[in-house]
Amino acid sequence: MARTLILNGQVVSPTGVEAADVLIDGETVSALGTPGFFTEAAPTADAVIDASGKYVIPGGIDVHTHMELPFGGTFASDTFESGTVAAAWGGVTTIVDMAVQRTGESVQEGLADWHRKAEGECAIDYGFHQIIGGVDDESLKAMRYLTEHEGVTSFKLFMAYPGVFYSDDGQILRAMQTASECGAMMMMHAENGIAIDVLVAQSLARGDTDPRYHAETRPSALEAEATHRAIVLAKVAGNVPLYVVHMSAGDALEEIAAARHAGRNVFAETCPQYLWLTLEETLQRPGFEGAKWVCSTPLRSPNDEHHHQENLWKGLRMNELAVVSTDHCPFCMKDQKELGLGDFSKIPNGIGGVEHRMELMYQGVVTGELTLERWVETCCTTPARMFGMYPRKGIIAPGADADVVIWDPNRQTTIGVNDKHHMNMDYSAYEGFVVDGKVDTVLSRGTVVIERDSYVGRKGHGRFIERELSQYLV
Ligand code: DUC
Ligand code: ZN
Ligand code: ZN
Repeated sequence: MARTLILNGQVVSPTGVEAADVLIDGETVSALGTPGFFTEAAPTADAVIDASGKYVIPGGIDVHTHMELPFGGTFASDTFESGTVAAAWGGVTTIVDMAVQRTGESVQEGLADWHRKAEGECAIDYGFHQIIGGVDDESLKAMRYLTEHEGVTSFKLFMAYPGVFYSDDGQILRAMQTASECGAMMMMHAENGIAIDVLVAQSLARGDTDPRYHAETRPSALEAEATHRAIVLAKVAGNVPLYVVHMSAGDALEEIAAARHAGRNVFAETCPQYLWLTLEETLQRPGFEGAKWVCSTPLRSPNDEHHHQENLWKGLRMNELAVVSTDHCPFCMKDQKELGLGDFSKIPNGIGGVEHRMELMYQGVVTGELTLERWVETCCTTPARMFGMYPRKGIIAPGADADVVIWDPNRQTTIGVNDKHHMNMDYSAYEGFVVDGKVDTVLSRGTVVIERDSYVGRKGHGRFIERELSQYLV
């Protein structure tokens, strides 16, 4: 069994930063010691990594990705291979991807399809949430089965996209009741899709067809309303734990905060795009360029009465937002986003970002929005706890998987397609961003996959993680 020693680094956890050496035996962390404690063991270690001047953090966990998602007549452009390699470059050692039950297909077929896509392809570990595309007796039975036997313990429903992924309130209530009975987590895309479709039709009829109208037809009030409704339905369904995905709006966040203050198991995530990108600089660019940033929920203006970005950062500090994920859903401009030329409603929704979450959120540490500890908590530890992977994942501690990132705070990362990002996209949503900090080394279960600017991992190293029930409930 290979022994690796990481020496002289500052180990970061949600509770502090300490100088410690880390001993890895095979795939797991076996001990942490005060600096120098293991030095006698060094000659017997197979590898010694010097982390002087660097942070040693748990591998990043991105709990919201869409590899190969069928959407809008095309497929998200990252495969499990390309997407997990890109994730590894960005200091991510586990993704939880959204398996899809398509219309007319059983939940089990959808899940089997996702296993087929991922197995033998991934550079890092992976798990699945299950999207329920059609709530009926069969799919409810399947939710129970997946929770109890398949290590898939969270289910995503959509209040948006009528005719595609949409569930009505009755279907949502039934799925929530089932989740409540079997202890699963209910995840929600909270936007009022019925009202949005009316606004979209009116916009197109007026001739307002450019990408900028994507945001105008998805006002934050409709995100807040759906968030409120989801919270109410979760209560009626026996207080099922509810996790609202990709929160973009200050008014929606107020709904989460109120439920949490009432002691409810209500959680939310946001994504770097909502924290760093503004409507004015993206969707509102002239011509079709704004298509690069068409995603749902949409990017918002920081100048609106709800002060969205400012409040999202505050929410992250106050644990109203518990997790940062990416909602990684990449599409190329060529042949994919272009499907919506002349009609913004046909632009495939999504932004790729799995490679950049850790550095974009570290930039929040640099600018004083978050502490180092909170960076690790929202990007590594809470994702593991929220979705039943802790303490195997999300922490550097004896017995945990040796998923470790050595982070160099003294280097910078330049983001962009011109700087050779690794996602399968012909543009970057963050083109030209220069941020402090850079991934130095990444270990996945004790195996080095990124070593100073080189990918040294292999396809098929990543394993499926059977997840337990959430470990984050109040
Ligand atoms: N939002 C996106 O932007 N893409 C995929 C699905 C979703 O909900
Ligand atoms: Zn969604
Ligand atoms: Zn998503």
